[in-house]
Amino acid sequence: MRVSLRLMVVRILAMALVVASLWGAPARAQFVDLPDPAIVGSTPPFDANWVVSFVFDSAPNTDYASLGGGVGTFINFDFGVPTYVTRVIFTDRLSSGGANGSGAMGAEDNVTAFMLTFSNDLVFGDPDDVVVSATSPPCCDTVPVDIPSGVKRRYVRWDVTGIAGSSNNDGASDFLFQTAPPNTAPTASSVGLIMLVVALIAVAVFTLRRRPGPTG
Ligand SMILES: [Ca+2]
Ligand SMILES: [Ca+2]
Repeated sequence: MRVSLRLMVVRILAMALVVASLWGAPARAQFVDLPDPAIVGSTPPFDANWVVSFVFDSAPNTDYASLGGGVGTFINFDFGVPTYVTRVIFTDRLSSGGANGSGAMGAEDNVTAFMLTFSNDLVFGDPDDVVVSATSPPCCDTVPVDIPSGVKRRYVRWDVTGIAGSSNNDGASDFLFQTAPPNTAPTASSVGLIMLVVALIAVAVFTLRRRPGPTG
């Protein structure tokens, strides 16, 4: 009786797992890289070796460094049309303390906090804006900033709100904007597939155990 009860419980559990896996947890957001927006404003660069276009050059370790911008260093991005954004990936400066591209990873000029303002216009701080704040460790990190519900605006402003180090030539090595189309149909997630396999194994094991063993 105890065995059959246990078998029943396991079967119910296995069926529940199968149903859960087939129904599928909502698909993990499929992030798609957006084309880099235009840069339509920024704090002036330290010099011609550290210009703001380095945030989109797809080369490792190349930085945009501001000329002493410190807290308040900013970049204004323009997608040209309202664009649905669900993630912004920021990489802090990687070549502080060395030549641009060196990857010197110095302790100066590091961003510890920033703010992203999504706007319909180049007026930031007015009612149409959506503001997302983020923090990052002092040196050389890459910070993904998720906007779970997404935000659709034409412009994005990046503002530095916290810094580390005594130098103020803060900036960034890289930005990547991503989107997850809101109408993507859910599919069985990888977690769901793993649950399905576990459930099938459980069913198989307990079906075999249920068979009468050899007599004699
Ligand atoms: Ca770069
Ligand atoms: Ca605005």
